[in-house]
Amino acid sequence: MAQKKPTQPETAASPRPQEQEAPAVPPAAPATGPVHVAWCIDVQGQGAAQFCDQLYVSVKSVRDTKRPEDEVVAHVCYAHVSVELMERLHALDADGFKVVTRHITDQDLAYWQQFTKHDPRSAARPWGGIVFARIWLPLLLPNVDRCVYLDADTMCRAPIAELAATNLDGKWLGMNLGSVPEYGYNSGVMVMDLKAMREDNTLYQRLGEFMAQYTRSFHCPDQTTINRFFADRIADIPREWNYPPTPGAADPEMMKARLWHFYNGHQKPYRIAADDFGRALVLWNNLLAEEK
Ligand SMILES: [Mn+2]
Repeated sequence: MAQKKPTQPETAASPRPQEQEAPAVPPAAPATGPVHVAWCIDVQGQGAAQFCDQLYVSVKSVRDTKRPEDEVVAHVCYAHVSVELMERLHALDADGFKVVTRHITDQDLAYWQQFTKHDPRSAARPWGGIVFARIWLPLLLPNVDRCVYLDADTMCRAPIAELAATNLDGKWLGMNLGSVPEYGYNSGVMVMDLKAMREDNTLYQRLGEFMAQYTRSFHCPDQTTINRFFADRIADIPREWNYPPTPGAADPEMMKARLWHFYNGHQKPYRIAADDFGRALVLWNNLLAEEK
């Protein structure tokens, strides 16, 4: 019996009835490399110690919730940090989890800083130029095609790979509408298509022009810039990936949420001695306390 060419498809005219057999091996999963997560920080001055703890817990929470099969690279892009914080972060390295630190120059910081000057009549609090670094991640991480950006005041409670795999439907940024809708999409948790952003080779020129014209008057400089400038490039991600925990409450939605972001008001997480400060803060402190 003559052999069929390997490329010839089976047809209904085949002498044997078609059998619907389950394939011996499941279809190959799409090629996946490491999952990249990025933070952008400048830790100096008042509140630095508390901020260090927040960053440490955020990075550690991503490590401790990762699936064994996932490889995660934690990129900490920093302007000024202590050697002690570096040591604490690098001590988090584990199987399939690597901390990479990347220095942000004073020159870049000074460029961003010029866009944070506010109208002196405004009560808006001053912001550091570092808040804009997240928008420049396509250039800060030139070899990374997609990443999840996280603020330091976050605590991951589910595998970050699942957030990283979000279908952005051709958009550049996956974000959740914050709890104060007039402030727009919250910029503390973003899935970013860095490759698509890099491929737009006039992006940063146009962005610089936009920021020079508008950003100094924004109350939330980076967030409002992102909401306005990238308005048609934002895809929705579910609230469960950027959930503001309610202090003191036994909120069932909060306990189901996959990533907490302490962005409501001034309720940032901090070291506590007692355990009556609400579930989210207690769990945050538990993670801080286990230095391993
Ligand atoms: Mn935040």
